[in-house]
Amino acid sequence: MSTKSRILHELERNRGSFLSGETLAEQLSVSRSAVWKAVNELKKEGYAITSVTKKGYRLETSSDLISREGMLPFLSADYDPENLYIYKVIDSTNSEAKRLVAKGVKEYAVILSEEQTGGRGRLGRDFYSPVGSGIYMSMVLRPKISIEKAIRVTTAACVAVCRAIEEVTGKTCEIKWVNDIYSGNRKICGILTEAVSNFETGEIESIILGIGINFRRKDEEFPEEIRGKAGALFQTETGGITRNRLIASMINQLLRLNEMIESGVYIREYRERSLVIGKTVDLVSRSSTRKARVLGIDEDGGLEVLLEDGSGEVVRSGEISLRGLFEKE
Ligand code: BT5
Repeated sequence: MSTKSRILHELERNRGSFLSGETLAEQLSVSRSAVWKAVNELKKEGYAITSVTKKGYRLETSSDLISREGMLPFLSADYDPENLYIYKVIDSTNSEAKRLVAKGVKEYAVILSEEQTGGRGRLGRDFYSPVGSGIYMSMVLRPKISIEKAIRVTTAACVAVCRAIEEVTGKTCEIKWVNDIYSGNRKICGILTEAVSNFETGEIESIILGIGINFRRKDEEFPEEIRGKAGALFQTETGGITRNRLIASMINQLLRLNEMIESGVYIREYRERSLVIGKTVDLVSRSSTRKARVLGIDEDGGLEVLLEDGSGEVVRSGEISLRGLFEKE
């Protein structure tokens, strides 16, 4: 680990308190000028560090850059931080994950970026990914699961992300089928799962689980196309909660994804958190829009609906429109 990284680690562990240059130099067995130099580099990178003569250095609680060191205090001990790939800017963390998979990256590798220039949603849609205020993250998974059951990964991931958000922020989350997470009636997170299959065997080699969270942003700061629908976990102040902490908590939850799928607990929680069960929604496909009442969600995340003509169906793809979802029936 470099001196800079070790200093950041110490500052993160003592967030909001002063650490003297002398203590840091002694602890890390480096000179005080090496400490000073490293702190200056960190400041240049954007860390909010206050230096006060005779007191030392303090990482401000408002400082919120994504870093390995910032996650370490919250990451489960069995997660190897070498598996974290952190970028300032990237086209899409899912695309980068695929490139890394081709190079043989390990399972549970996590790719993070402060900004995405080509953040993707499903069906070729865009995911708005501005710098500094969101979490754009992809995890490489290799679940021993058939292609037909792969949807369970998305379903279970929705639950894992809700659990992490609730644990860290205390805010309640709900799931809009299939892969959107809502809090306070706004979409605060979208999930995009992509499979990388082996050409020869036809089996799934890896699953790339992409998670995009609006962490801190005022409602009115979203682009016009999604204003009124998109929201963030925090408008301005986060009460000292950092993105690093939430990311670490998501990783910890996602490490238990296989367990959640095997025990079936994921689907119970998914149903409990569903925004749509018992509601009348519009089923939107490329060719039609049909009104339906949602009766339930099956083990594979399929939407069990009752159509207007009285017939039943399990919907496995497509969209449901939120229109009317919050209206009293
Ligand atoms: C999703 O698609 O919501 C999945 C988004 C996944 C994003 C992550 S970020 C890390 C990883 N790397 C990527 O490139 N992607 C993943 P979908 O359900 O298709 O919703 C897309 C629609 O949501 C758009 O057409 C907009 O209407 C809306 N939208 C776009 N950006 C949004 C945002 N930041 N917050 C809320 N809604 C948004």
